[in-house]
Parts: sequence; C-alpha cells; structure tokens
Amino acid sequence: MIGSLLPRRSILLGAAAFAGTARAQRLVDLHLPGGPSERPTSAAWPQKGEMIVQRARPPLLETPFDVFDESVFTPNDRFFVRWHWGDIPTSIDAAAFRLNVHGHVATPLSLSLDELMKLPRIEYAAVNQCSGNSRGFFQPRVLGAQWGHGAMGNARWTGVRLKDVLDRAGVQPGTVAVRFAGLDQPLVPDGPDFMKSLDIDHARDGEVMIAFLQNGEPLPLLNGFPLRLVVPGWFSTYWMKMLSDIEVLSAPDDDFWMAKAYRIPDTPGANVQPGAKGFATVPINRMIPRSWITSHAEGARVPAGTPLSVRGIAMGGDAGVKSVALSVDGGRSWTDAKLGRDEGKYSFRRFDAVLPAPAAGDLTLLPRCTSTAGVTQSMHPIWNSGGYLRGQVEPTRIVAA
Ligand SMILES: Nc1nc2c(c(=O)[nH]1)N[C@H]1C(S)=C(S)[C@@H](COP(=O)(O)O)O[C@H]1N2
Ligand SMILES: [Mo]
Repeated sequence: MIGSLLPRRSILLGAAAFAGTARAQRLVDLHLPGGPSERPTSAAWPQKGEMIVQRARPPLLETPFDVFDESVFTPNDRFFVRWHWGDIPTSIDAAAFRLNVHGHVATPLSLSLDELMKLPRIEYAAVNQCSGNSRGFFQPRVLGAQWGHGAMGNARWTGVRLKDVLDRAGVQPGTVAVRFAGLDQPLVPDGPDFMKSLDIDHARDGEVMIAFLQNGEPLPLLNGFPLRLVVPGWFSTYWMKMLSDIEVLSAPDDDFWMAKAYRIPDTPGANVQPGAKGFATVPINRMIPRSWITSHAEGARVPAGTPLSVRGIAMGGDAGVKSVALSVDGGRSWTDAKLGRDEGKYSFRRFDAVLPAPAAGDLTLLPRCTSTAGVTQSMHPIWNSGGYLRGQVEPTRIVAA
C-alpha cells in the first residue's frame, strides 16, 4: 500500500541546505516599503526549485511571484515553506510512522499510513496562505518574517476526513476542541512545541482533511511529509505539517500557540491604530478575498496606445470568487474581468481582461475581488502588530511608453 502511493522513506535533507550555505541564484526585489527589499534565491533546498530565502534556519522559503502566472496550481517544488522551529526530522520512515489519536476518546488510536489510507478518500483544491503573507508591506513595519506576497500556494489535496479518524476513536461527550502537533521540535529546551487546535464542530465538519498527497504527489518533506492537516478557507497556521499527534480536549486549549500567539484584534477587519492597546483579541481564523496581477511585475513597461491585456489570480478566502474588477484610475471606474475555470471555492481562480489602450505615462493596475460570501476587498490598508490579514487591493505600477 505505502509503496504504491508514498515513498518508503522521505528524501534526506542536505545538511548544506539546513546550514544555509545554499548558493544564491539571483536577488529578487519584493518592493517592500521602509526596509531592505531584496532577497536572495536558492534552488538548493531538497525537493525545491528556485525559492526566495527569507530565513535559512528554520527554513522560510517564499514563492517567486512569477510562479503564480504560470498556473492556478502552485507546483510542489515551488510551494512556499514555513517552520517555527529548526529541529525538523530530516528523514521519515513511512513504514514506522504512526498517527496517534488520544485524549477525550473511547479508543486511543495509533494508525499506520496503510491503515489511514483505507479510509474513504476526499480531494479538493485549496489555498494555503500564511497568516503573515504580505507582512512586509505593513506600515509602520511590524516584527516577524517580512514576507512579500509569496507566502501562499494553491494545491489539489488528497487525503481522508479528519472526521472519519475522530469517529473511529470515538469522541466523548464534553469534547470542546481537537489539538494537533507534528514531528518538529523546539530547538531550545523551554521553547513551546508548535501545536494548534480547532473547535470540535470545525474539526468534525467533514471538510478538514488529513492530506497525504499534494497535487497528486506525496507531500514534499518541507511541506509536511507524510501527513498534514488541510483546513480549507483558514490560514495556514492550522495546517499542521508532519501531523503525528491528535489530542481530543475536554477543556479549551490554553497552550501558547492558541492563547498567546496568532491572535488578531477582535475589531472590524482586524484593524487597529498603531500603538493602540486594550482591545480584545481572538485566534486568527478565516481568510478574506485577495487578488493580484500576475501578468505584469512592478515597474514593467508596456506599449502606449495599444489595448492592454492583463491577467492575475484571485481567491475568495473562506468562500469562492464571485467576480474580479479592474481599475486604472485609482478606483473611480471598474471593468469586470473574465474569470477562468472554477476549480472549487477554496482554490485560486484565474482572471483576465483587456483594458483600453493606455496613454504614455505611469499606470497603476488595481484588481479587486468580491467573494461569493459578498465580501469585497477594501481600498484601504489595515494595521495590527502581528502583520496579519492583509487584504486590501494590491496596486501594480507599470509604465506605458
Ligand atoms: N509541524 C508544523 N506545522 C506547521 C508549522 C510548523 O512550524 N510546524 N507552521 C505552520 C505555518 S504558520 C504555516 S504558514 C504553514 C506553512 O506550510 P508550508 O510550509 O507547507 O507552506 O505550516 C503550518 N504548519
Ligand atoms: Mo504561517
């Protein structure tokens, strides 16, 4: 069984890559305001093509933005990578691997990959987006990885329902949440092990998936081989990689990663004034609509006097993409874009449009997505100290000449 689907053992990670000695290929300008904006790329990480190196240990690898122009599905070897702790297994024995389910259950489980794969399969496309995607654009700047827009990716995920696994263990009355942990470990003795939890109703909604395939292939090791949680519509912090432990809880999760980290202001749009204090916070949760031009990079030159073809990608967040409109006059007038194939509501969706011939001069392209839940991207930036939930209309400035 394992042999037909998953490699018996994941690829060994090169020590050189972990030490961050991988050679830079080029510098990419992320156009981040207010600080260093260029980052080196490297193709030396195991199972990865050219990636922007935000940090080497633990690896934080960003997808170069031109990758999003090629397909609505992000190839596994260009899919972004983010880990909190540097102690990541460099090799996993698929035959010996077990997924443990314990806590407030009738029957604790220790499932092999073979056993897990006997459960009914589900498959859907979903965007995996880091809570801090685009954090580098926050002004004033905030602490944390200064990501451009490439801490996201879209894949077709295949796996089993979390619900089916929980049902097998027999969740007991009085359960409130389910907590997930992976095989990675803190590097420092007192560091809090990375764990995240979902409310029991969410965990049992039949959509949350324990995935073993990403775009039809075993997960790359850096993206969580052999199993990861997929929580469609929700930020990636919940998408536990190398998922090895599921704990059913009869009391709310008061662990660091839910109670202290990854919290957003409980205000409209998670927006607060810089320096504001005394507001309530909640764990980060659903994503919101976003869209980007992919056909033209910042600063691109286009012919003046010729109709302008543009294309890009949009996501609805926790819903589908209803429409994308484009403006070249700062938002005074909008033209509807043509939407590409619908790959499911949690997927990226392609859009394109032909805009009237621009006169010579600077031009700002503004794409704006409205989700099927009726949420439209804002024209205004938000701010919070975590650098979370950016969702404003993203300008691409080009020059017609
Ligand atoms: N085990 C484990 N899972 C994890 C994390 C982690 O540090 N350890 N980071 C989370 C965060 S914050 C993000 S953004 C995503 C990144 O997923 P990717 O590396 O596959 O792109 O993994 C999530 N799952
Ligand atoms: Mo993240």
